[in-house]
Amino acid sequence: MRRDSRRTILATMILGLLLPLASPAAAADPEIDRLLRGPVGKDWVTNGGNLTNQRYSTLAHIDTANVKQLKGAWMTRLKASGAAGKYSLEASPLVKDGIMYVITGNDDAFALNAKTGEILWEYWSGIDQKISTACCGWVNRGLAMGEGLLFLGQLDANVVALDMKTGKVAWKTPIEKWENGYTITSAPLYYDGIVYSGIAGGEFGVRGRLTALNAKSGEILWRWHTLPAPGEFGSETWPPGTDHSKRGGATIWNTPALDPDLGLIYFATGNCGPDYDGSMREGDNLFCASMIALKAKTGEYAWHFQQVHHDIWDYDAASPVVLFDTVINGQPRKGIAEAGRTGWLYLLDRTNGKPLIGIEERPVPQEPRQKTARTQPYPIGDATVPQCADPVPGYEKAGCIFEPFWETPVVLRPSGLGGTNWSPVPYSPATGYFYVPGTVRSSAFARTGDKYFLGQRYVGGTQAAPIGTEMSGRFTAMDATTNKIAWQHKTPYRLGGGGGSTVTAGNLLFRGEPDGNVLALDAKTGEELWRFQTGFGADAPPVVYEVDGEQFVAIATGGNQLQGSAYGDAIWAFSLKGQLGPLWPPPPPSTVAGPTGPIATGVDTIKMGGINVEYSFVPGRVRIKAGTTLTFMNVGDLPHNATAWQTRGWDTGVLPSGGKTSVTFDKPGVYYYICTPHPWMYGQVIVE
Ligand SMILES: [Cu+2]
Repeated sequence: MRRDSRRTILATMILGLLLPLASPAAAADPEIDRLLRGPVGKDWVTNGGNLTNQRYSTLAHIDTANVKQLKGAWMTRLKASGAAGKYSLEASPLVKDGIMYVITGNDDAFALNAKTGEILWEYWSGIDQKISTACCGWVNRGLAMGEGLLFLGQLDANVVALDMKTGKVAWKTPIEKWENGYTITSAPLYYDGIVYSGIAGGEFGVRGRLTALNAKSGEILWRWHTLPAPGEFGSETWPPGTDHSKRGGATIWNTPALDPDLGLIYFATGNCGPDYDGSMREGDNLFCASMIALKAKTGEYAWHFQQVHHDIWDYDAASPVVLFDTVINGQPRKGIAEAGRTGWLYLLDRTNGKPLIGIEERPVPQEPRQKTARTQPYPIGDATVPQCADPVPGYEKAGCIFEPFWETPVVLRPSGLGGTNWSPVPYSPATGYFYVPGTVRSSAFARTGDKYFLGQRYVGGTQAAPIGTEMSGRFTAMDATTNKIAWQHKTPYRLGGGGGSTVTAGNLLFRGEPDGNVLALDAKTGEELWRFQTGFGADAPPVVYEVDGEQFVAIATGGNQLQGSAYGDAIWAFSLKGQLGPLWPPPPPSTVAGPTGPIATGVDTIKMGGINVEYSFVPGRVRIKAGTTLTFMNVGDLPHNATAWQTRGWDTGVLPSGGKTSVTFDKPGVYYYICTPHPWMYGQVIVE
């Protein structure tokens, strides 16, 4: 109801700047535009396959009958770019006319012969290694192409265009400064002469936005802020007379989709900031955790749907939106879907943002100090992950989704890591299913409060998985016409933080696993038909392409720090003519929260970010005598601390790279600790 009235008011309002008049009548790159609009065939020219983000390939040479013969055609190492603990490798390689383009977590790009894997050119970004505002690992989720250029967003908040023939920089446009908390991790989208780029930084008190650039020159055409300025539509959902909405997050973690017939561009936004503290930002806080449609040419607002009102759980909408056409109750419908961190798949009508199947506003538990929203949207249908946490010893309270918290930790599922996080979700028009990867993990949420300083972490609390609790995953096929589970696999490792999958007209679904395996499933039934060990964390979405009549499936295997998969720098391509066999398995991610590894003795120093694994304490577990002093030394690239878990008895303070401090342990006992900025880092001290 309230959305309706807002929309009428809005019909006359224009947000963002208008394009200068007279966009060119002729398309700047008719061939790429045609490939972007059509079904995906031999080339894979944008991150999501085409403008829909469906990741559905019409290639069907490889099918359920012959997939067992699939072997490695080639494997290429990307010269150790991004092969270290602080990086994730999540990009979809792009392919055009037999050449593959891929980008690593260090924003270095490579062109490869897509048939042989031979490296043709290299672009080394040279980005500042001191960047300290990448929230969740150094990562680049992919490229876009058009007009003979490749487009990428960098962690230093520049959008860059490279000459596709040489890898030389054609232009470089700063969107913001990383020192102010802004980074770019999403793949841009190119269409009809415009490059669209989102920006990240929701953990650093930033103001999210979509920026449209002239593809030829890099000139900024317009920007649309995801957080309204005072007086703008949506500003009434923030406290009047304050500037909380200027640093309220709502960043864009992933590639937009675009409907050329409707002339609309679509994307989803991240959490509200500060993440876990809603006490000073009473109201629904638009446009956090929302799906948004704008006019693609001008950036004018069209509609929005907010998945989580007044988010205090870090429930981003981080997975790319997907456009699809379907028939519901005999009516053809134009749909849009997004798999949220909440564990739900949100299905809307993309012409107007209204639910396709039904989403109910239901009353939820309240915490007045957090200014919680009275109701939250509950999609009709199934969730893909459990939405209630089991009780955990030592915690007063365990709850379900939307359970509020204050300063006493409350254990919840889904945790802020998902449900579905950054992983893309493909859609097969043949099966009518969405394929949703999800994380099953409990978090103990607590509000602590943070002061805002430009460029500093601004999250207002913490969420960490209680020591010893399960961490696993679900891979679910969801029926797009009912929003119900068609089939579901329980998986040993968390999914949805990287990875993702791709589906083909050969009725095959390809996906990677954090333990290094790449799988092929029957897309209709879910039956596993093929599995291949790549030797590195296979935590990126595969792509499908054809060269000289031969079909290939390719995947970047370089691990993902948040998923705990093994790092590397490899691109694998598979084909029916392939000759390469599997590699030795890398160490698998842990399936239980908490410190892992053997208990070390005779230790006086704990390294933070040690042995090239950024988010780790090394050794993770030590046994010492009462009265021993341990030195915590940050040998990583990012700031870290060590703070007593639950008891909050001691804290090293946040140490910059190279910093160190000492803590003396006098009383016998078993002590756990975490890093506050990275609460998935655990350590244990056993004092005897
Ligand atoms: Cu840390």
